[in-house]
Amino acid sequence: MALSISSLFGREVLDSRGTPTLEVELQLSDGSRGRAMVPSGASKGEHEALELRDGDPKRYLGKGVLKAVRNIQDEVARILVGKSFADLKAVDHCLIQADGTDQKKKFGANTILGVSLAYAHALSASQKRELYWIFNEMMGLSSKDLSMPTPLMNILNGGVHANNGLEIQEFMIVPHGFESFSEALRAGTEVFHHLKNRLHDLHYSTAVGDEGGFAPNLESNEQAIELICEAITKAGYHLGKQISLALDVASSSFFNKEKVLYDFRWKGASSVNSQELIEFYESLRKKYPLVSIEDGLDENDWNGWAKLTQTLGKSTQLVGDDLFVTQKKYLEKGIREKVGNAILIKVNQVGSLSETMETMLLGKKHGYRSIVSHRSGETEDITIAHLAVGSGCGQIKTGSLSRGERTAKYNELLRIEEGALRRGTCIPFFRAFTA
Ligand code: 2PG
Ligand code: MG
Repeated sequence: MALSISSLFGREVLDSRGTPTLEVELQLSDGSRGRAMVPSGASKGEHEALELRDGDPKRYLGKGVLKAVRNIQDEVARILVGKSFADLKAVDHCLIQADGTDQKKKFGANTILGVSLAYAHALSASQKRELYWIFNEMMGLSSKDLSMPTPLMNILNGGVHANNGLEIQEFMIVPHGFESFSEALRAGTEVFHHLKNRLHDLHYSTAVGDEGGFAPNLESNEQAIELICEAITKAGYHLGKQISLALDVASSSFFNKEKVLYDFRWKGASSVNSQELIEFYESLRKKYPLVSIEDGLDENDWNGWAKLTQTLGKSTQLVGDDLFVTQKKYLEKGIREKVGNAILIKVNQVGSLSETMETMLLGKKHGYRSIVSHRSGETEDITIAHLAVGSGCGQIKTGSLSRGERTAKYNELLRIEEGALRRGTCIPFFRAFTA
């Protein structure tokens, strides 16, 4: 017999930027409880599902989420409490139907996602199984599909996550040449510390940005890459063989719609067109072990994206974040138009776990890799660590090696890996890239 939902509760809590976000608590009829918090982005895609905020300037500069809290307490509770559902998909489906709008404008994507996440945690408690099993089953996968993800670690922040003038938002290291997640994590962390020492020696700031990476006022994007390469070597790792590089350019945030140009400094110019930006990536690709480029071009520049994919798609992972916003219809367009070869997965871009997994499965079917991702506004919630393991997608992007909301996910992955070993099983480390 399916369990019913016996209570539902929402509250306003704070995220890592000191901005309110929604926390949901849900109890099932067997007494099992689930609790989860919703993340929030800064460099948002135009087509993301709606994040409901109060807009009341007297509270939290308009960013309160009491409307979402009220939605949970009133209408959503009326719809769900006392009812039983076959599974999480049925819960999500019920709320999506009741919302009835394309981008979850009635309840807010944060409201629906909060319930979806909390229900998943309650199921895990009820079944006394790790959360990653719930996701693994929901996706129709098996224990053979479980894997520990390769982390994409954002150790130097720019763009809208820092105020240092660097156009590129995330400079990431990718420790792929290791036997286990814990070894990859150690290597990445050592590089992080070597980078800090080097920045300190050069009299740059070692304060960190929104995602825990350093945010120094450097001369150029290339200088950032050079310093990271130095830190990898200094830490004693083989650049390219063990640790490679990835970028989230987040180019929509510096795309100038009027000029139809990117406000990006290169070769002495202060703006470039999409062809020049592609050439910039090619030049980096030749010089560095750059394995992945996210949002290399603007979210509406589909023609540019097709060219980028033709040029670099064979050698480089090209990730659509703002471009696909974790939604099936945009990924379908990408598949049709041969745009990109990977998708960033952010649960709040679409607003429910079921839809997130459907998008991942669609990608898998068409050879698109999925990278489970945090948001720049995060909490200590660890759900995405389990989503990465349960789906076996092979990669996770969850920031740098500092700030509790980032290390919460890494630490949960350590617990998952070690817990499996202790029980006599092994969840293999997914080597997303080989030298
Ligand atoms: C991104 C993310 C996460 P934000 O662009 O990929 O790193 O940033 O949450 O601000 O959209
Ligand atoms: Mg991005």
